[in-house]
Amino acid sequence: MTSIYKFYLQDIPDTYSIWSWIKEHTDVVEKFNQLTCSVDTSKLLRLKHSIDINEVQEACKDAIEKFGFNNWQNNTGGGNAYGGLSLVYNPDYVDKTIDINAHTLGTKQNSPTQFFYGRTENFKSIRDTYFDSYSFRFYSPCVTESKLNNVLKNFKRSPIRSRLATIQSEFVPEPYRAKFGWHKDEPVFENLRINIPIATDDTYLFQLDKESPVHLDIGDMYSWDTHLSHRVFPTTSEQKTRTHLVLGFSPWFDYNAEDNSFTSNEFYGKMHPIDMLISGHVHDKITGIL
Ligand SMILES: O=C(O)CCC(=O)C(=O)O
Ligand SMILES: [Fe+2]
Repeated sequence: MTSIYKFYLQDIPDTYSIWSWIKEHTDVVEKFNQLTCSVDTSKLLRLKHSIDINEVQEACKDAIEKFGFNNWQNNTGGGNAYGGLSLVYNPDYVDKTIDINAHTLGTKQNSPTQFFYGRTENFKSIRDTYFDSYSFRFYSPCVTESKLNNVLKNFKRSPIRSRLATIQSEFVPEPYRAKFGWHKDEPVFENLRINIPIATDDTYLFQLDKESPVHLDIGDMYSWDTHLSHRVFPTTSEQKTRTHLVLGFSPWFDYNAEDNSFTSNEFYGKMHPIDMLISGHVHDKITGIL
């Protein structure tokens, strides 16, 4: 029988991120490595779903109208090429100058090239910083006080690092485009991502390691192994924006706000997060791949 793990956030030492503590005190990595997935996780996955994308687009429009656009933060003062709204926040976030709707939009401590997974060398402790993905555990006002709440309340897993991300190609100069945007994020057993195009243009392409670039279309929803290198980039510098929902969920640990804890759930070590996603365990209306 798989043991149940429960972690109260108050018990986690400040020198650990929530996830690094969980990793050290469970067999999560071993369990994940033993699992296989029913689909090829080295490819971009187009999800079979029956979610009303018009309603999702309306909800995003409502959130943007009410809460605006925040620039991505970095140590050069940020930039307007990338930004949007942070859909989640951490009440204990270290940088109190950052708007609650911008918590997961970069960090002033890192340079523009230091946003790969685990680029934590500028931090003494990563608890409650940009890199503490599980600390961003509450939906932000841009969700709870907009129509996005109706959309996101139907997801069954606990939200972590998530955003409504906008790229503005006019601010990506030609010399940067060829290499623009390559990065890695968390493995899927840590953060399971779902990507929903809201507004786009043919100039924008998505590329996954070892694959050719493709355009992500409105109406579709996507997922992929975010621990493989990937990027979104514009092929031209024009006044064209691209806005996508970039949702992140904790697949194997559920957050409980009442006692401020994460507890392993029934899928822990038993079902690959991508299989959870395509079997309706993240959202009833996401049921497979196309
Ligand atoms: O679609 C986007 O804007 C970001 C995609 C991405 O890098 C991710 O979901 O990890
Ligand atoms: Fe990414």
